[in-house]
Amino acid sequence: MFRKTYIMLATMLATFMSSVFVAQAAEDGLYSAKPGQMGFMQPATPIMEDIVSFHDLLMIIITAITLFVTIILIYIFIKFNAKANPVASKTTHNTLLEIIWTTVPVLILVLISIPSFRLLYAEDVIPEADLTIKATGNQWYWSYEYPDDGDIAFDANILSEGQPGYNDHPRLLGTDQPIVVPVNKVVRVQVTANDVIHAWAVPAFGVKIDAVPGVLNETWFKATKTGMYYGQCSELCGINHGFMPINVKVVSQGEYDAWLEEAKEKFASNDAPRLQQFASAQKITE
Ligand SMILES: [Cu+2]
Repeated sequence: MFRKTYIMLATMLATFMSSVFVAQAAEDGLYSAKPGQMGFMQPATPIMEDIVSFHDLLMIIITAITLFVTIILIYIFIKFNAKANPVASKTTHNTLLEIIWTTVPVLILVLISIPSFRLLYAEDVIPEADLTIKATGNQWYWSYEYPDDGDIAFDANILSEGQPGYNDHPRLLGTDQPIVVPVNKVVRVQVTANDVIHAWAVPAFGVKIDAVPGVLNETWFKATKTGMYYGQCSELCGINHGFMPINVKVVSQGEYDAWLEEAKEKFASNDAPRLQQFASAQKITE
């Protein structure tokens, strides 16, 4: 009986571990988590750097509080158990102690609230933008528009196995068309949806915002390192929720300008993206 349970547990553990290692190996290096990594992936914007340091500060505070409470509890268990302390004290109030255990937590919360509100404000208030991109969530792909730069519009569909470029991305994270942005520029992202609620999220940028039909939400990022960044729809939106990844390619201004020229021809606003949209929606429902 025990042996059976033991074998079952060992098998479960082995399966879990191997799946973790395989997933990590596939994602190694491409601005996603590395094998054995603790904590967040590499931040690529000042906002994400602030999020990481805020997290680290909270981690120190949480650890200190947990250790403090644990030590006090152990001390009480040993010193004041019925054997060690048969006659209990009748003390019911201690004004000084009560003032301390009220004010100290308040001070800790104030200490936390300062960087917290500063970060919330920085995320919410969009600096003057160099570039605007509109992202529209669809079941189950993203549509993008560059309204300021020649009315470019295109869809980004997930790459499935066998398609060209599939092996250049971590599993389930590649799209047939990344959005391209210049490095060190403020990019405003306007986010909405066509059908149900989706969410546009790129962890390395510290960006996650709901895409709600009929609502135009806004967020921003300023990527400070070039490279390909990955994100996913982060709101349960239907059967293919896990198959609408986000690719953001951060390039130099020169490369961006060159891409823009090419894209203006390739994705000029006409009926093409819409036809493509229907075609891809049909493919999924078939
Ligand atoms: Cu979605």
